[in-house]
Amino acid sequence: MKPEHEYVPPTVWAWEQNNGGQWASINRPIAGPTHDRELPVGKHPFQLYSLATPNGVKVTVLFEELLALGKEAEYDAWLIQIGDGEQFGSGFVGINPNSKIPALMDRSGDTPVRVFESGSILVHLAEKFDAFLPSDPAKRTETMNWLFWQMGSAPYLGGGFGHFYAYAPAKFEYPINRFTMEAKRQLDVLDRHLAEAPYLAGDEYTIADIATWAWYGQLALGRLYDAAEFLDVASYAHVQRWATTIDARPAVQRGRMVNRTFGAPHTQLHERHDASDFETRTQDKIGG
Ligand SMILES: N[C@@H](CCC(=O)N[C@@H](CS)C(=O)NCC(=O)O)C(=O)O
Repeated sequence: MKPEHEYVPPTVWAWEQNNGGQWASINRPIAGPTHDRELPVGKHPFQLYSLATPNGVKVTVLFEELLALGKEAEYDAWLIQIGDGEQFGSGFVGINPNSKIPALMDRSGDTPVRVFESGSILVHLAEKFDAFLPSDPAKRTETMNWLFWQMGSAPYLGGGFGHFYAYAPAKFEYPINRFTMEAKRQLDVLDRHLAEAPYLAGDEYTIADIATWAWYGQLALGRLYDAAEFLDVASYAHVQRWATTIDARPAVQRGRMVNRTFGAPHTQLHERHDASDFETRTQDKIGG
Protein backbone atom coordinates (compact mmCIF):
# COMPACT_ATOMS: atom_id res chain seq x y z
CA MET A 1 0.00 0.00 0.00
CA LYS A 2 1.24 3.52 -0.86
CA PRO A 3 1.74 5.95 2.01
CA GLU A 4 -1.07 8.54 2.06
CA HIS A 5 1.24 11.45 1.15
CA GLU A 6 2.84 9.74 -1.84
CA TYR A 7 2.73 11.84 -5.02
CA VAL A 8 1.27 10.19 -8.08
CA PRO A 9 2.54 12.10 -11.14
CA PRO A 10 -0.18 13.08 -13.63
CA THR A 11 0.25 11.96 -17.25
CA VAL A 12 1.43 15.43 -18.25
CA TRP A 13 3.04 17.73 -15.70
CA ALA A 14 1.30 21.08 -15.21
CA TRP A 15 2.82 24.17 -13.59
CA GLU A 16 1.34 24.81 -10.15
CA GLN A 17 2.21 28.44 -9.64
CA ASN A 18 2.48 28.50 -5.88
CA ASN A 19 3.93 25.33 -4.37
CA GLY A 20 4.74 27.05 -1.07
CA GLY A 21 8.54 26.72 -1.30
CA GLN A 22 10.67 29.75 -0.56
CA TRP A 23 11.57 30.49 -4.20
CA ALA A 24 8.20 29.44 -5.68
CA SER A 25 7.30 32.98 -6.72
CA ILE A 26 10.29 33.35 -9.09
CA ASN A 27 10.61 29.79 -10.44
CA ARG A 28 9.08 29.21 -13.87
CA PRO A 29 9.23 26.33 -16.36
CA ILE A 30 9.90 28.75 -19.23
CA ALA A 31 12.88 30.93 -20.18
CA GLY A 32 13.04 34.42 -21.66
CA PRO A 33 12.30 37.90 -20.30
CA THR A 34 9.14 38.80 -18.39
CA HIS A 35 9.54 42.56 -18.81
CA ASP A 36 11.56 45.26 -20.59
CA ARG A 37 14.36 46.74 -18.57
CA GLU A 38 17.66 48.08 -19.77
CA LEU A 39 20.59 47.61 -17.43
CA PRO A 40 22.57 50.56 -16.10
CA VAL A 41 26.16 51.01 -17.33
CA GLY A 42 28.81 52.67 -15.17
CA LYS A 43 32.20 54.15 -15.93
CA HIS A 44 34.45 51.12 -15.46
CA PRO A 45 35.56 48.53 -18.05
CA PHE A 46 33.70 45.73 -16.28
CA GLN A 47 29.97 45.84 -15.53
CA LEU A 48 28.81 43.15 -13.13
CA TYR A 49 25.13 42.42 -12.45
CA SER A 50 24.89 40.24 -9.37
CA LEU A 51 23.94 39.45 -5.79
CA ALA A 52 26.13 38.16 -2.93
CA THR A 53 25.02 34.53 -3.08
CA PRO A 54 27.90 32.01 -3.23
CA ASN A 55 27.87 32.16 -7.05
CA GLY A 56 27.91 35.95 -6.97
CA VAL A 57 30.65 36.15 -4.34
CA LYS A 58 33.04 34.11 -6.50
CA VAL A 59 33.24 36.96 -9.00
CA THR A 60 33.45 39.90 -6.59
CA VAL A 61 36.19 38.08 -4.64
CA LEU A 62 38.16 37.59 -7.87
CA PHE A 63 37.73 41.26 -8.86
CA GLU A 64 38.97 42.37 -5.43
CA GLU A 65 41.90 39.93 -5.62
CA LEU A 66 42.85 41.25 -9.08
CA LEU A 67 42.68 44.85 -7.87
CA ALA A 68 44.79 43.93 -4.83
CA LEU A 69 47.43 42.64 -7.29
CA GLY A 70 47.40 46.02 -9.04
CA LYS A 71 45.56 44.80 -12.18
CA GLU A 72 43.29 47.18 -14.12
CA ALA A 73 40.16 45.35 -13.12
CA GLU A 74 37.98 48.22 -11.91
CA TYR A 75 34.34 47.27 -11.96
CA ASP A 76 30.84 48.50 -11.31
CA ALA A 77 28.76 45.96 -9.40
CA TRP A 78 25.03 46.51 -9.88
CA LEU A 79 22.51 44.81 -7.63
CA ILE A 80 20.11 42.28 -9.15
CA GLN A 81 17.33 41.39 -6.72
CA ILE A 82 16.51 37.83 -7.78
CA GLY A 83 13.69 37.61 -5.22
CA ASP A 84 11.97 40.43 -7.16
CA GLY A 85 12.53 38.75 -10.53
CA GLU A 86 15.07 41.29 -11.84
CA GLN A 87 16.97 38.46 -13.58
CA PHE A 88 14.03 38.24 -15.99
CA GLY A 89 14.41 41.82 -17.29
CA SER A 90 15.21 42.05 -21.02
CA GLY A 91 18.63 43.64 -20.48
CA PHE A 92 19.70 40.93 -18.05
CA VAL A 93 18.44 38.12 -20.28
CA GLY A 94 20.45 39.70 -23.11
CA ILE A 95 23.60 39.04 -21.10
CA ASN A 96 22.53 35.75 -19.57
CA PRO A 97 19.78 33.82 -21.40
CA ASN A 98 19.73 31.51 -18.37
CA SER A 99 18.46 34.38 -16.12
CA LYS A 100 20.79 33.75 -13.21
CA ILE A 101 23.33 35.91 -11.45
CA PRO A 102 26.25 36.55 -11.84
CA ALA A 103 26.37 38.12 -15.31
CA LEU A 104 29.20 40.26 -16.64
CA MET A 105 29.68 42.66 -19.56
CA ASP A 106 33.36 43.06 -20.38
CA ARG A 107 33.54 46.50 -21.98
CA SER A 108 37.33 46.72 -21.82
CA GLY A 109 37.78 46.12 -25.59
CA ASP A 110 36.30 47.61 -28.77
CA THR A 111 33.29 45.30 -28.70
CA PRO A 112 31.52 44.43 -25.42
CA VAL A 113 31.67 40.74 -24.55
CA ARG A 114 28.96 39.08 -22.47
CA VAL A 115 30.07 36.49 -19.94
CA PHE A 116 27.70 34.28 -17.97
CA GLU A 117 28.09 31.22 -15.71
CA SER A 118 30.32 32.01 -12.74
CA GLY A 119 32.96 29.48 -13.82
CA SER A 120 33.19 31.05 -17.27
CA ILE A 121 33.50 34.51 -15.69
CA LEU A 122 36.35 33.33 -13.44
CA VAL A 123 38.25 31.79 -16.36
CA HIS A 124 37.62 34.85 -18.57
CA LEU A 125 39.06 37.24 -15.95
CA ALA A 126 41.90 34.96 -14.87
CA GLU A 127 43.05 34.54 -18.48
CA LYS A 128 42.65 38.21 -19.27
CA PHE A 129 44.79 39.28 -16.31
CA ASP A 130 47.06 36.24 -16.22
CA ALA A 131 46.39 35.67 -12.53
CA PHE A 132 45.01 32.94 -10.26
CA LEU A 133 45.25 30.42 -13.12
CA PRO A 134 48.70 28.78 -13.30
CA SER A 135 50.45 28.82 -16.67
CA ASP A 136 52.18 25.47 -16.04
CA PRO A 137 49.97 23.03 -18.04
CA ALA A 138 49.64 20.39 -15.31
CA LYS A 139 48.77 22.96 -12.64
CA ARG A 140 46.36 24.71 -15.00
CA THR A 141 44.59 21.41 -15.66
CA GLU A 142 44.40 20.65 -11.94
CA THR A 143 42.89 24.10 -11.38
CA MET A 144 40.31 23.39 -14.09
CA ASN A 145 39.63 19.94 -12.60
CA TRP A 146 38.59 21.49 -9.30
CA LEU A 147 36.81 24.43 -10.87
CA PHE A 148 34.65 22.09 -12.95
CA TRP A 149 34.24 19.81 -9.91
CA GLN A 150 32.81 22.77 -8.03
CA MET A 151 30.49 23.79 -10.88
CA GLY A 152 29.15 20.25 -11.16
CA SER A 153 28.94 19.54 -7.44
CA ALA A 154 27.44 22.68 -5.92
CA PRO A 155 23.96 22.18 -7.41
CA TYR A 156 23.67 19.05 -5.22
CA LEU A 157 24.61 21.16 -2.22
CA GLY A 158 22.48 24.21 -3.05
CA GLY A 159 19.63 22.90 -5.18
CA GLY A 160 19.57 19.57 -3.38
CA PHE A 161 20.64 19.75 0.26
CA GLY A 162 20.06 23.49 0.82
CA HIS A 163 16.70 23.47 -0.89
CA PHE A 164 15.24 20.53 1.01
CA TYR A 165 16.89 21.30 4.38
CA ALA A 166 16.22 25.04 4.45
CA TYR A 167 13.73 26.17 1.79
CA ALA A 168 11.18 23.44 1.04
CA PRO A 169 7.72 24.03 2.56
CA ALA A 170 8.13 20.96 4.85
CA LYS A 171 10.95 18.63 5.95
CA PHE A 172 10.87 15.51 3.78
CA GLU A 173 13.12 12.71 5.00
CA TYR A 174 13.93 11.08 1.66
CA PRO A 175 15.47 14.10 -0.15
CA ILE A 176 17.15 15.39 3.03
CA ASN A 177 18.82 12.00 3.53
CA ARG A 178 19.74 11.72 -0.12
CA PHE A 179 21.36 15.16 -0.37
CA THR A 180 22.91 15.18 3.11
CA MET A 181 24.73 12.00 2.14
CA GLU A 182 26.01 13.71 -1.00
CA ALA A 183 26.94 16.99 0.72
CA LYS A 184 28.97 15.08 3.33
CA ARG A 185 30.59 12.95 0.65
CA GLN A 186 31.65 16.12 -1.18
CA LEU A 187 33.06 17.63 2.03
CA ASP A 188 35.04 14.42 2.50
CA VAL A 189 36.37 14.62 -1.08
CA LEU A 190 37.68 18.09 -0.30
CA ASP A 191 38.97 17.14 3.15
CA ARG A 192 41.03 14.23 1.85
CA HIS A 193 42.43 16.33 -0.98
CA LEU A 194 43.27 19.31 1.25
CA ALA A 195 45.12 16.98 3.63
CA GLU A 196 47.77 16.78 0.90
CA ALA A 197 48.20 20.40 -0.19
CA PRO A 198 47.36 23.88 1.10
CA TYR A 199 45.16 24.75 -1.89
CA LEU A 200 43.10 22.77 -4.36
CA ALA A 201 45.59 22.93 -7.23
CA GLY A 202 48.65 22.58 -4.96
CA ASP A 203 50.71 25.39 -3.44
CA GLU A 204 48.99 28.21 -5.28
CA TYR A 205 45.70 29.93 -4.47
CA THR A 206 43.67 29.83 -7.71
CA ILE A 207 40.21 30.45 -9.15
CA ALA A 208 39.37 26.87 -8.13
CA ASP A 209 39.79 27.89 -4.48
CA ILE A 210 37.78 31.07 -5.00
CA ALA A 211 34.88 29.14 -6.56
CA THR A 212 34.94 26.28 -4.08
CA TRP A 213 35.44 28.47 -1.02
CA ALA A 214 32.30 30.48 -1.88
CA TRP A 215 30.23 27.30 -1.42
CA TYR A 216 32.07 24.69 0.64
CA GLY A 217 34.30 27.12 2.54
CA GLN A 218 31.34 29.18 3.62
CA LEU A 219 29.40 26.01 4.43
CA ALA A 220 32.30 24.89 6.65
CA LEU A 221 32.34 28.31 8.33
CA GLY A 222 28.66 27.88 9.23
CA ARG A 223 27.29 30.51 6.86
CA LEU A 224 24.99 28.42 4.68
CA TYR A 225 21.58 26.94 5.49
CA ASP A 226 22.11 27.06 9.27
CA ALA A 227 23.44 23.52 8.81
CA ALA A 228 26.89 23.52 10.45
CA GLU A 229 25.86 21.26 13.32
CA PHE A 230 23.63 19.01 11.21
CA LEU A 231 26.46 18.33 8.74
CA ASP A 232 29.09 18.29 11.52
CA VAL A 233 31.26 20.62 9.45
CA ALA A 234 33.77 20.96 12.32
CA SER A 235 34.89 17.37 11.71
CA TYR A 236 36.41 18.26 8.31
CA ALA A 237 39.67 19.61 9.75
CA HIS A 238 41.52 20.24 6.49
CA VAL A 239 38.52 22.00 4.96
CA GLN A 240 38.33 24.12 8.12
CA ARG A 241 42.01 25.12 7.85
CA TRP A 242 41.66 25.97 4.14
CA ALA A 243 38.36 27.86 4.62
CA THR A 244 39.71 29.93 7.51
CA THR A 245 42.92 30.83 5.65
CA ILE A 246 40.99 32.06 2.61
CA ASP A 247 38.42 33.85 4.76
CA ALA A 248 41.21 35.96 6.29
CA ARG A 249 42.26 37.44 2.93
CA PRO A 250 41.33 41.15 2.77
CA ALA A 251 40.11 40.79 -0.83
CA VAL A 252 37.80 37.96 0.23
CA GLN A 253 36.40 40.07 3.04
CA ARG A 254 35.72 42.92 0.62
CA GLY A 255 34.34 40.63 -2.11
CA ARG A 256 31.82 39.13 0.32
CA MET A 257 30.35 42.56 1.02
CA VAL A 258 29.58 43.50 -2.58
CA ASN A 259 25.92 43.23 -3.65
CA ARG A 260 25.10 41.90 -0.19
CA THR A 261 21.57 42.62 1.03
CA PHE A 262 21.56 40.55 4.23
CA GLY A 263 23.58 40.29 7.43
CA ALA A 264 24.88 43.15 9.60
CA PRO A 265 24.49 46.57 7.92
CA HIS A 266 28.25 47.31 7.98
CA THR A 267 28.83 44.14 5.88
CA GLN A 268 26.38 45.20 3.15
CA LEU A 269 27.62 47.16 0.16
CA HIS A 270 24.60 47.02 -2.12
CA GLU A 271 26.45 48.44 -5.11
CA ARG A 272 30.12 48.95 -5.67
CA HIS A 273 31.33 51.64 -8.07
CA ASP A 274 34.57 52.73 -6.44
CA ALA A 275 37.16 51.25 -4.08
CA SER A 276 36.25 53.90 -1.51
CA ASP A 277 32.67 52.57 -1.35
CA PHE A 278 33.76 49.98 1.23
CA GLU A 279 34.50 52.85 3.62
CA THR A 280 31.65 55.18 2.77
CA ARG A 281 28.69 53.36 1.18
CA THR A 282 27.90 50.39 3.43
CA GLN A 283 24.34 50.17 4.78
CA ASP A 284 25.30 51.25 8.32
CA LYS A 285 26.48 54.54 6.73
CA ILE A 286 23.79 55.13 4.09
CA GLY A 287 20.90 52.85 5.13
CA GLY A 288 17.65 54.52 6.04
N1 LIG B 1 25.60 27.74 -12.75
C1 LIG B 1 25.26 29.10 -12.48
C2 LIG B 1 24.28 29.15 -11.35
C3 LIG B 1 23.85 30.56 -11.04
C4 LIG B 1 22.68 30.58 -10.07
O1 LIG B 1 22.09 29.54 -9.75
N2 LIG B 1 22.32 31.78 -9.62
C5 LIG B 1 21.19 31.91 -8.71
C6 LIG B 1 21.63 32.61 -7.43
S1 LIG B 1 22.93 31.73 -6.64
C7 LIG B 1 20.12 32.76 -9.36
O2 LIG B 1 20.40 33.74 -10.02
N3 LIG B 1 18.84 32.37 -9.19
C8 LIG B 1 17.74 33.09 -9.73
C9 LIG B 1 16.73 32.19 -10.38
O3 LIG B 1 16.93 30.97 -10.34
O4 LIG B 1 15.76 32.71 -10.92
C10 LIG B 1 26.53 29.88 -12.16
O5 LIG B 1 27.40 29.32 -11.51
O6 LIG B 1 26.64 31.06 -12.56
